[in-house]
Amino acid sequence: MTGYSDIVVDSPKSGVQHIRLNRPEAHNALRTALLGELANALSVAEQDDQVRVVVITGSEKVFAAGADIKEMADLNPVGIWKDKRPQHWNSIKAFSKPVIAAVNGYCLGGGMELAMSADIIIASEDAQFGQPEINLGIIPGAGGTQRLIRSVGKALAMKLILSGEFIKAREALYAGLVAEVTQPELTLKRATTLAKTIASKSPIAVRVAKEAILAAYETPLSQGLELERKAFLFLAATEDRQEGIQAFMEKRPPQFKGL
Ligand code: CO8
Repeated sequence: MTGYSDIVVDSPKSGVQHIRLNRPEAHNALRTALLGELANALSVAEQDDQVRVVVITGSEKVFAAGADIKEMADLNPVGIWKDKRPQHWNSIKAFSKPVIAAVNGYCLGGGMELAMSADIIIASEDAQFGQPEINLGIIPGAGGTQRLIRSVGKALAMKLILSGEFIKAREALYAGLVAEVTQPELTLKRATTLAKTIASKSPIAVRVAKEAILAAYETPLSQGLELERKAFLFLAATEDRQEGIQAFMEKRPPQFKGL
């Protein structure tokens, strides 16, 4: 698809849309324009029934090296006040379909926050994760202090955010930040296969499952269990549920229609 300069958006295939971050000259630094394009591409994907899952990826060497430091350096207090980035981050977060981040190489600062705002991270063995904002005299500003602790716990979150040190993919896997580690050349392929698997499920059940899982960030257990119960009841009214159970009985693959 055309019209973007900082990202490349493919046409959806088998329910999967790829969005590639494309600023090789700046290690895919997330300038405001890039975030705006990403938010826009996701809002288009939100309305497109052909898109069931989105895979966000970078280059072979870098997922994204964080916010654009050069752009940040030029911001005066009024510029910071008018900053559109929080708005773009909110739009990215609001996307209701599953997002998989396929990460090769550096995944730093805002890049790591983008990966964490995805639902699943598939990482290459050579991926490196870090929140180096502390080296610039700042802190993560797009959810890093909140999301990282929920993924990896206090000790590692503190270590990464206070020291700026990086961790490799295997450590990120053991810490629970990453779902799978692959050989570098297989990362995007594996993310795409996983995306296709998810895309083949009932889109309603997938959306409700994502919503219910994310609610666990916000709610106490009793409220979360109540929410799950209601979501479960809601799904009982869908044709996809009937189809799923019928297909099992008839020993055939289900044909989910999102109804
Ligand atoms: N911003 C802008 N340009 C960058 C960035 C960046 N984050 N990272 C790399 N580049 C540029 C370099 O300046 C260089 O450009 P040039 O050739 O014109 O000098 C080019 O990309 C290649 O970079 P290097 O030569 O440094 O490449 P290396 O392979 O030697 O090093 C590193 C790779 C380790 C990734 C290194 O580039 C680096 O440390 N980058 C900065 C990482 C960083 O500090 N990230 C955190 C940024 S702050 C942040 O993300 C806060 C988010 C807050 C969001 C708030 C929303 C409201």
